[in-house]
Amino acid sequence: MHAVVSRLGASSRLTVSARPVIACSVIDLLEPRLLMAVQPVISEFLASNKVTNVDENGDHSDWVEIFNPNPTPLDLSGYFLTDKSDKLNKWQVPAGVTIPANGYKLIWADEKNRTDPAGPLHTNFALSKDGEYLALVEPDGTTIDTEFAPAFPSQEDDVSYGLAGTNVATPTYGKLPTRTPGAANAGSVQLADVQFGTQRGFFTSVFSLTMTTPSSGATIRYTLDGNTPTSSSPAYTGPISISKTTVVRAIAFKSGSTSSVVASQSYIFLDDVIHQPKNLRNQFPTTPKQISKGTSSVAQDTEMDPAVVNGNEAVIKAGLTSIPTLSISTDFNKMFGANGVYDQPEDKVTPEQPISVELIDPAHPDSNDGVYGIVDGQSHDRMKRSLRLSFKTDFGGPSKWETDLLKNGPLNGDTAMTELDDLTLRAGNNRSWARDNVPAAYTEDEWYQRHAGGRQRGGVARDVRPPLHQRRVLGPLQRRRAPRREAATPRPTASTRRTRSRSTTTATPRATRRTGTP
Ligand SMILES: [Ca+2]
Ligand SMILES: [Ca+2]
Ligand SMILES: [Ca+2]
Repeated sequence: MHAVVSRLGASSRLTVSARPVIACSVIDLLEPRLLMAVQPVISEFLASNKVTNVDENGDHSDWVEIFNPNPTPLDLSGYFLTDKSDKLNKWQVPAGVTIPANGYKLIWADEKNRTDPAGPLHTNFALSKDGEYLALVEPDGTTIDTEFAPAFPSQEDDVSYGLAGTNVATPTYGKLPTRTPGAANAGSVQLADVQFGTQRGFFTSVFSLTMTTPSSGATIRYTLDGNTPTSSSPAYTGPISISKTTVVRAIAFKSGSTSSVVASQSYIFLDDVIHQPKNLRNQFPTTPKQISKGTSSVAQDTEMDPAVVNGNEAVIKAGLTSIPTLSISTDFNKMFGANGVYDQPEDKVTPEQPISVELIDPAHPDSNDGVYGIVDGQSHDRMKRSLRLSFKTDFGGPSKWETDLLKNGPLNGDTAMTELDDLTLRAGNNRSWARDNVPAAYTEDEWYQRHAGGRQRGGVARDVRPPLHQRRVLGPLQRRRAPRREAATPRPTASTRRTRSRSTTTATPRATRRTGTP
């Protein structure tokens, strides 16, 4: 039997040669029946291994797992693995390799080309995360037992792809909910993420949001309040009207399959943000917050100060869209209340909770991204609280967040890391309005100092330390006043900006920076 299935989409095909037990062709009840073995199959592979497992050298190599569906050992000698459809004999399994009955064989795919049958096997090719051809070929060099053609789909870090359970007769391949190198796979594959018709970003007018799932027969369920959708959340039946700041979170369910990872999209209306009420926090099960140790607790205040916002809406909205935004969302009770990371006492080890992290950067929309991570509290329990985002596979997210967030930054971007294990969201509580003993000091921007009250005590910008991200460049703290630019001075270009930053403590006004950036 040659089963051809099309679960990889119209442009791909997956072929599994699963020859069932076949009786000898001449039926003669007096002779013993000869049984042909069922051919082995590629049961699982990992094309991007960051943390899953290591080979004998400690390297996180790609790998391919082969399953023997037979109740007897299978001789794998002479079989081929290949990543080239025009070279089916690319790498050959050495003589003397067997797979136990109903067992699994892990072969590293990392170009090390090791063929000692007594040691770990390594192919002479690796697997592309972007997807490529992959096949298991019989010793004749032409008969294909398992084939991902023209390519397996694009893969995620430390998420393996393979066969649901052990059903090689009518195989179902897809993203596996757990990685099981050399061991039995989960009984079902994980549904693909829900797709959104509109991508995350900033919006000014109402729009209609569509959602789709590539998995036929799957049901999409969603929430609009940031909570994780469950099997009892509303089912998607048609476009949803989005008219205010909304985090849409959606999951695909299907009987017999593992539900998809929750996908999230934040749609931000800045008119909501700049006018959000001061008591937003008090709608939550609140833990009283101190503004300093030993002080009485005070009410949270979540609004942007109307004295600053009113009359300056256009400038503020332009400012908010000139820098990257991170939108984080999780279940209400995981962030706030008795078990919420935001409300844990400072001397208590805070529980890690799963969280959706979305990057929205209008200046680099290609870098916009959504990823699953973990959040925990990282500061004193004050009105403003720092949070640490971690990226690891515990809750179904990637082992690292691959992002150009830092690379797109204004300083040293070219050398910035693009794979993050952790990202700390600093609240700056000690230098903010949320403390009683210091005026707020988010900026030493010259424009701000001139026009918004500057360094006068009681104003909002007394501290003239450079922003944290500049300090390593600038060296010791400098507190001298920056020279004032004349009004007619040409705006600095991108190349002169760095020189200025090093020689003074003054950051170029944000609005000017924007103009100077192509
Ligand atoms: Ca790889
Ligand atoms: Ca390859
Ligand atoms: Ca496995």
